[in-house]
Amino acid sequence: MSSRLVVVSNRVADPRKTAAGGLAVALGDVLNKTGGLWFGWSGKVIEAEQGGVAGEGEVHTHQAGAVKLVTVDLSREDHDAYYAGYSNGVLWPVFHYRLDLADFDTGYIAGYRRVNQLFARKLLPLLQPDDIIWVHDYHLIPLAAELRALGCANRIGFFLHIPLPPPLILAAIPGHDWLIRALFSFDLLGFQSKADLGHFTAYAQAEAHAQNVGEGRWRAFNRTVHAGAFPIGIDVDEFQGLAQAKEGLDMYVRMKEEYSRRKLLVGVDRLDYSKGLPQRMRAFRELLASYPDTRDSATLIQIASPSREDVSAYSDILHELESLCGSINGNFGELDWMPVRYMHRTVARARLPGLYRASRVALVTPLRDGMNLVAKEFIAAQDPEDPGVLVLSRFAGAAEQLRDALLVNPYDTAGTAAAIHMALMMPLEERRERHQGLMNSIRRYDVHWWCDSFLEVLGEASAEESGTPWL
Ligand code: GDG
Repeated sequence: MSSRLVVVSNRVADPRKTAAGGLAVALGDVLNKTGGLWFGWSGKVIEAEQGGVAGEGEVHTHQAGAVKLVTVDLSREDHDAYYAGYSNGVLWPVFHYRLDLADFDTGYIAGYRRVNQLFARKLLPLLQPDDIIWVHDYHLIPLAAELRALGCANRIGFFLHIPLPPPLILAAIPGHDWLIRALFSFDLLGFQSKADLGHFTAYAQAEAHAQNVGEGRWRAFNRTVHAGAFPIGIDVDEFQGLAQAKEGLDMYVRMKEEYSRRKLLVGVDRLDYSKGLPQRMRAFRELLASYPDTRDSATLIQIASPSREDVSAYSDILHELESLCGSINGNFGELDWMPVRYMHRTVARARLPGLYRASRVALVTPLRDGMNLVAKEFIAAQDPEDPGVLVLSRFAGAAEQLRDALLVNPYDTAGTAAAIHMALMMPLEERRERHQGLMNSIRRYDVHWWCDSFLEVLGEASAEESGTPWL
């Protein structure tokens, strides 16, 4: 690919810093190849008394190797409406099927649009005619439409990292037609799963009267957009490298020593209501109650890293989780054994592979998840001779690919407890077989496959009709 790549996402990460994780590494790799630009919010919020004005923001430029990082500050008013308000108070819950948690009754949408316009205005002068633009996630759905309105004719792709719900759930969003119409300003739409892609095409036909013009292309509003499923993966080698590095190995040895008599279960999630943490705790409580052999022999380490604490639904889930963990330990704990070790903190990335490797079972049981990378990291970190077992929600995008996991319905407490018990008791031979199947899948569809295949299709997508303003 000879064109320069321009990545746009809400947050920008320095691709040279490994702590940023697989996605930043993969995007950094691609950006480094051709020299590229990464554009997004600086993470800085300017209060009104410091001169923060809605719809405006200072631009910062920083060279990171071959990659130019360009970031924009946001005023308090813009941040609260665009980020906390619309992106995380409306789109995140609705796209995760939680209409009950969405706060529609506000002017957030104006702020959301204002920030997308600000991004378009600041990005446009930096663009060269043959740049390929790759926009990420729900914060930036109207960005292509705003760029087109300013005359941008570049090829623009969009990847949605979170699920896309069925049309009747989407239709609950006031202004959903505007939002989905904006998607037609892109040249390529990428979704995590076939199910999400199906929801887009169902919406496009039912609500936008789009026509299927073949080869994954849909025509509506005088534009043709290509849509496909591009399940995201991890950088398997990078993660296995971390597992073999000093911090990863130290963590593994310490955990193995500490839990030599007991089987370890692990959960690693941002503290988010989509991750099904209370349901997971209830299933674990059911396990201890219904399978007495697990008492005193199984310990669950749950890391729930702090996330979006300024959004109120997140403090509710925190309290629910703390009270469940407390009651499980209170009811089942012994003087020398606590069933749950719960941490509301972020663990250093270098330690995660060691923790995964020392665990017999991973509990990845979201109520909805675009993909879920923890499931793939757990698989990558295992010892193939003595691997752990993945218990995976059928409602994670990853379940479409990871058929050798034990798939569960996280709303079914007894069923999930039975699957966890099965995972704890699984014979070595079956663990190896399942792990082999899972490894094949995460290796084949790794993060490089994801990047390359998306950019290949975007490179081929017809840009003939670009330039039409859509809002
Ligand atoms: C969105 C979609 C999709 C977690 N706790 C700690 C920590 N993590 C790391 C994990 C993993 C990442 O964060 C979480 O990725 P997920 O995929 O599980 O979930 P989201 O953050 O919700 O991501 C999701 C993803 O985008 C990519 O498209 O898969 O469906 O919701 O890498 O390891 N990392 C460290 N400490 C922690 O405490 N260092």
